[in-house]
Amino acid sequence: MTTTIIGYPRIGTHRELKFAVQKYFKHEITADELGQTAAELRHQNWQTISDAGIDQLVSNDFSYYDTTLDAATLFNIVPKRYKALHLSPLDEYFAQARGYQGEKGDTTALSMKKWFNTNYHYLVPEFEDDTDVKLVGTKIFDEYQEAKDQGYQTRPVLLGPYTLLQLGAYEDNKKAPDFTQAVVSAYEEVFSKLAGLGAEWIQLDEPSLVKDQSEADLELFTDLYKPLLSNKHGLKVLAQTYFGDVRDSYDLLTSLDFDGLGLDFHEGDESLDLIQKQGFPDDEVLYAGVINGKNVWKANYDEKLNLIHKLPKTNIVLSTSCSLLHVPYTLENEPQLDEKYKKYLAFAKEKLTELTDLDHILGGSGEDALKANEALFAKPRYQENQAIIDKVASLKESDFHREPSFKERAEIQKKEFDLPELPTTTIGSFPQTREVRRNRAKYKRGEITKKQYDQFNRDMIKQCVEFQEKIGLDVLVHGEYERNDMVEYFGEKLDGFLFTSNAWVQSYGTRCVKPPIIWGDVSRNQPITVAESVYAQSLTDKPMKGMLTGPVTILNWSFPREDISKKETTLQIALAIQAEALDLEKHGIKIIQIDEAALREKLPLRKSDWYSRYLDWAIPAFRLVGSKVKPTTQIHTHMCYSEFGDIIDAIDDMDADVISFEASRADLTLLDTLQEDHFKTHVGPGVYDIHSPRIPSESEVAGTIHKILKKVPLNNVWINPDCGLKTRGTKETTASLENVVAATKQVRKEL
Ligand code: MET
Repeated sequence: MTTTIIGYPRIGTHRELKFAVQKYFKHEITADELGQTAAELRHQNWQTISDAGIDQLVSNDFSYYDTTLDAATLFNIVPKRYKALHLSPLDEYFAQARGYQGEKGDTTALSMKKWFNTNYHYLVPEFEDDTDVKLVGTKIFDEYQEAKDQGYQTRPVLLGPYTLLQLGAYEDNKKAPDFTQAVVSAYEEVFSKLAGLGAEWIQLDEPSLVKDQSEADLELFTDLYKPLLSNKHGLKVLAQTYFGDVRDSYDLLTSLDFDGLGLDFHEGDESLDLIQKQGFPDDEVLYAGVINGKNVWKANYDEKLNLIHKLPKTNIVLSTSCSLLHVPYTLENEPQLDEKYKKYLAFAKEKLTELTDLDHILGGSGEDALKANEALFAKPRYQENQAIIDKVASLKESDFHREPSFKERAEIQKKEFDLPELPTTTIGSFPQTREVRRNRAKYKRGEITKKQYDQFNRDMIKQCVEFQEKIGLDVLVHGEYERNDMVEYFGEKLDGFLFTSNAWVQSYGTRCVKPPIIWGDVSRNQPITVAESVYAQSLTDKPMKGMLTGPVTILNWSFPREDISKKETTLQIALAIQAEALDLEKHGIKIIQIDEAALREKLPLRKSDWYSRYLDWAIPAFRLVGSKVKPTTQIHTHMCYSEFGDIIDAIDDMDADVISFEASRADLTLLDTLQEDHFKTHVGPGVYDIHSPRIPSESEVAGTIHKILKKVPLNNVWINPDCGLKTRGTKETTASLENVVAATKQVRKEL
């Protein structure tokens, strides 16, 4: 059999790309130097994958920021406001990714959204009526040629035309189908050029196919691929899907003239069924995504072999279920992690070996690998915590409901806090400056004592509180200096988690996260946040928000167990966070924010599964955390990239007192869904985009507040940035927050 992968991480085994790009942003290195680092990383990847024995390599899975943006740029889908800046191609690319503020102009970034059901984010291609879709870039050809020059024949990867159009935002009158013809010509030109360079295959990623498909969707797909596949220029075309199955389009896919079809056998519940019931074309290659590309657990070879034996006998390429972008590079970077854990884990590099192991076993030469794997799975992995299991089992309906009702609480809390109209606050974290990170690094390396470490953070908290008082924010935060990451921090203090040192996964652009691994049953055996919150509250008379990460987010931003359900694990975490919330309350903290940044992101891709497979347990799990606090205690929550217009009832059903969410980068469109009276929760739609370094002016923020007030009743509105400020610099944060408070005060006067 043949082996391949869909894509590989690109940020660098030690995040070299992140650091180089950041240096480029700060003008510390040139574009050429950045290009050098990028080329080295690509070279390393090809070498690693080839050395592991993978038969078919890919190219163009590399990106300086995001591959969707790469595809848009390749095809000239660049809004006018960026072209008007007259920047170099690289700078224009970065301007779209993160906004631009400088001598050539001032413009915001493209919208950024979660990539399907992952914590990766893509930049939304923006189509204007006069967008002239045509091939203008060379990246895909350059990288193909670069690999070839190094002796690697690769299969270039490109976002498929259908998903490109489906992910697009249409600013004017024209919609996706209006661009069909131009898109077809542009892709055809890519085929022709690649064929000319000697490429044999191209991989077109079409993950949009795993969502519910309407007739119109399938028509668009047909209109794109019928002409395109009739003119392949000798190139073989692989339609690659992932994150689910293609039950709505399987017939269509197999009837079109593709040369290969990539299916996900991990998340694609019906993939096997589709093949078994409807057959698979003899003249097509099945790219079988058998190794889970999203989680870090070692594969059970017997299960995988079982699956593979059920697939058609010929023409199979063994692959991963999705790009390995979503897992860390390698366990080799985790020398401190005990072998007793490591033997159960497989990161990207180790997954390459799993593919070749399976290939060898099928070819009759992998006896030892199979035996070792069988031995591993023959014994239970660890000891369960029976007390926690029992506690979850004995939860009653009433444990998931808070008394009294929202309305009564709102009255009680109004008196309790006596806040001005349009109360101002922030989402929690303040800039994690170099000093903050250095303090943590020093402590981790044992260069300073715990006492010194804590003292530094206390000094930071003090400064932070003073700053917030000075500029006149109403509800304060302590700044989260003690937290490296909002999930890792909690994981480290709870039982049941495993930690890594270098297991970074790209979240967006230069931002990486290091998700903890849920190893066992989760429980809380010590206070987590109480000391910092209590100290911060002691410095001010204004309310200090306690800051917790919610159970659904902790689960979604960790690598979950696969031996028990996500629901079970989430309820375990919810009980632990509930204990923390009660502890905060006991120590005088009156406002508690339970962040559910990642709640939306794991919504099943098919609508019919939303409630039954997710929200029906995720929302109650959130409620469980806050269900036992006093009526005077105000529960806030925060959510990211909140395209939650369509689950607005579920969001209201979280029964938080206040919800803040990211809205600015989605043009505040979400507000439309809050217009109707049926959304009771008070809301803080972010008034500026913190993912970009640009500073919103006072009048800009005031304008946004007015827009909000046109849609949401004054009494329900809070004013805040659209997310935590940890990734920002101090200067821009100070200026932005000053403008936010000043704008709010100005609007209050106008009321
Ligand atoms: N409280 C967290 C912070 O401010 C929430 C972040 S959501 C990604 O960083």
